[in-house]
Amino acid sequence: MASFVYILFFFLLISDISAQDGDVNIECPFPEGQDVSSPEKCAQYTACEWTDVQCHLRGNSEAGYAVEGAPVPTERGYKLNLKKIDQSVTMFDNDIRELVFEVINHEDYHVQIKIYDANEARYEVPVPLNLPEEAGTSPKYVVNTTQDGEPFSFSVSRDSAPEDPLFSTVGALIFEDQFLQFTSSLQTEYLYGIGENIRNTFKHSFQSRETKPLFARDQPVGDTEVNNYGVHPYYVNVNHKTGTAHSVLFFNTNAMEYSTYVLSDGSPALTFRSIGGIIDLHFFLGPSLEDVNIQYTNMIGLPAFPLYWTLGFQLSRYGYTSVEDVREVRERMRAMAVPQDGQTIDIDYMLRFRDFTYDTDVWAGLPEFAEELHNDNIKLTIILDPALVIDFENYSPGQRGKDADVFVKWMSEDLVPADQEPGCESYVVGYVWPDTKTMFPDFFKPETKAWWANELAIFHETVNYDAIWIDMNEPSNFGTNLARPWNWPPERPDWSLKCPYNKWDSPPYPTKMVRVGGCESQRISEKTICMSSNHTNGKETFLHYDVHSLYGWSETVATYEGLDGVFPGKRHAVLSRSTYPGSGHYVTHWLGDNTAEWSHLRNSIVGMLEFNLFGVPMVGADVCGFLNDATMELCARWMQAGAFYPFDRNHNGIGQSPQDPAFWPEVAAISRDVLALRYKYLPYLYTLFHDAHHHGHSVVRPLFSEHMTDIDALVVDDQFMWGTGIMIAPVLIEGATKRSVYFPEGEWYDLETGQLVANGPTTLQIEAPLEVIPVFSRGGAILPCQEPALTTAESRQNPFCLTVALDSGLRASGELFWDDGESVHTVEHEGTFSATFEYANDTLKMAVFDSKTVVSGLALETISFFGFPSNPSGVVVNDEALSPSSWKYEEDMVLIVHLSVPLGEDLLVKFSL
Ligand code: MIG
Repeated sequence: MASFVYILFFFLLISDISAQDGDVNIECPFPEGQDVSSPEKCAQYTACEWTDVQCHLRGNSEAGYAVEGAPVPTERGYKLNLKKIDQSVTMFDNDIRELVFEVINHEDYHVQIKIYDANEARYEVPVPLNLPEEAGTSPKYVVNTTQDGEPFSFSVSRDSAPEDPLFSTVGALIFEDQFLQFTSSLQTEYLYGIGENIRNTFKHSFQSRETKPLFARDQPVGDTEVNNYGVHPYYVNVNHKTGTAHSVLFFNTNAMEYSTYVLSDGSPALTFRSIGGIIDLHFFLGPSLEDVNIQYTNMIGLPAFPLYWTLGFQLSRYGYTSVEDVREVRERMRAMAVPQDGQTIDIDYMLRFRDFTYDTDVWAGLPEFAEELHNDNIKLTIILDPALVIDFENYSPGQRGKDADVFVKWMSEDLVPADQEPGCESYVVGYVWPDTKTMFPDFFKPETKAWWANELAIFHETVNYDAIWIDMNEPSNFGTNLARPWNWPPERPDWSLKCPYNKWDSPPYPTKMVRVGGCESQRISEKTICMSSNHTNGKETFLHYDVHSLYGWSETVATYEGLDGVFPGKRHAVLSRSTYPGSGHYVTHWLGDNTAEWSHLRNSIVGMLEFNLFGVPMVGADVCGFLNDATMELCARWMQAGAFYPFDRNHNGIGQSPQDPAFWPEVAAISRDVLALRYKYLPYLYTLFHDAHHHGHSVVRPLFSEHMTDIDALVVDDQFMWGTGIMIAPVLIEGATKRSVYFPEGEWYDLETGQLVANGPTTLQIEAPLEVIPVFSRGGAILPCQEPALTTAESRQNPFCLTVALDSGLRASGELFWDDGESVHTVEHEGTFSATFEYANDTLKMAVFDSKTVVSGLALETISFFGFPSNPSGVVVNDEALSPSSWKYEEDMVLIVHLSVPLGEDLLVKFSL
């Protein structure tokens, strides 16, 4: 604790004494927004004071808590009692007078810190975490607190640098029944993550204060301070001086907001506010960015291993009118020879927007069409929405749901509206797509999971789908609290779901969300169901107020597990709009309703990078944009960038002009090329996903991943990496035919020509006419590849290749993972193959591990070297000399070797120079 005292002392010396233990930049929030700030308004909060023309939190010794007594050891750490210093000082009342601060040591690189009510249990997040059975024995962190009688504050540091905390609370902790607030100074401004919000830069900005709400909402992509579909209160902070990263999860699901800004002493700060639950923080110390990703995903759940076909190109739109309509597009794709692995159908296929039905008139032939797709090796994804019609008599999934009592209910009978529809018991009734009112399954309930699994299985008997898309799971409800939903049948008298006015539906501090994104009702139930609804997992009940942002997560678990019955022994493809930490263990995420605009193409890269931090590496945006019509040029550029999204799906909105890549001959040709490049490197992408699933790695990475002291790399967010081997620099500006590309340290080769382009660190202008997307391989990488085809079913049978990009020491390495692309993956699984590749001392070695049967019949036929020093005089493959006609040394130091060896056997290739 000495170090912390030392810092306080130091701080007092250098800072303005009048700021004392507070900081004038710790803002007091007003429910009406900061614009109303005035001395009079400020005076309403005893925890706040007005100085320097702003309303800020009073100092820690006035508004905070004091340490009471000495730490009490626990099995894995210790507890410390805290007591509110002055109970008359408050923001929104109901301050919790006595708190416990608890340190829980998990692993050497992972510590948990909880602050909770000493006397009464409060809501805690029910998402299961994987915590080690035994604590680590040599923690790399130090937690410091102030001492008995002192105003409470704490810090977390690396043991190697106790004087430079990673996290250090500033000012008073506020812990009220419905308002929690804490602030930490940060080591640097290199802060990434926290979502889901739309951000135009990956790195957060501090110079002008930014405050963004977090609460799941059906909220299209924009670029303002709005809460979007999911919630990830998780950030990564990079120290560019030491080249280290750490991360912090604020494990809380209540409505939140956070601000980034600078403190009075100029240091960057982060404030979190939540309107419920407890303070539960997990710190991960890295120290590399990938270490951080691995530590985090191991706790929240390792990313799902995607079915191989889902890495292929997928086509979708909202507004297909019939099977024939989809077939026409498919035929145009085929005629233009554009690769495609997946076809998605949106809510159009349903009968009156009822889940588990299809319109047998307008969509006649859908079951046969599924088989037609399957014959062409194309997989079918269908959409499901959570909201189900209350028309029990004519809708058996609804009736079966009612029989099993699966729907979300009001928290008490007296809240059931007087005009509750007959038969709806105490269910919360709203309105979404179907032509009459709807209910919402409570996916926490075991009965709901069983019912949902059964419906998934029954419908699969009718339409042989391959994947499930779960949309609207914030959950979205139309017109909550308004006179009528926008799509309410015009002939019917006004009606909408109306939420009561009570502490849950009208909390004292509703967060910024009620003032952003055109929040018409200005209530936290905007576009969703009421906070005073109840969920239950059979053991505990949860208020919707608490678990709202877990609705998507809970539906995800139910859907993934439900599909076990449909596809036993296989992995599943589930695409979800709403996510929470842990969702990545089950799903793919797309970034929601974007617009066919260049700025949305650009910010999709930020979103993709963020979801890779959030443990949801299978992510992409709607290629070519959802709202508005895409131009040919935008769609061409988006097909190029999208070819490097892990999840590559072109999806269009209803009423928009077609934008499938075959719609324009130019886009078709460009897509054919860029998808051929994607398909060629799918073995590499798949191997990255195996590393994600098995170890917890990210797939798409920022340029700084391996270069954290490179301050130029730390701000690049219009380029990204696949693993460490491939760098993508898509053109994101209309009319541009070249772009400036930042190359971090090392050698970088054009992935297609093999030409050495850059010796980083450097920035170069790279030519990129419309048909070109700049893509590079890093010197030192060996990338497994395979001859592309129009589907992965075909490409998976093709000969393999290797791209060996040499570094300045003429070395490179890489790996390949292979299996049947669909079986549930286990470590002991028999059907897996892996190989490592190493090039050094003029010799390429491939070492094969695990079962070889899964690659029997597959051959390695081409090895391309980039940066090869000279034309070899001889090449020996497994002790046999190759005929000189088998290799070609081209200009630009590219060597292409043709051979034919089984993939399943160790390989040694020696070059004589
Ligand atoms: O209210 O199913 O984000 O991808 O096409 C719109 C129709 C509902 C929203 C999804 C979008 C999907 C659309 N859905």
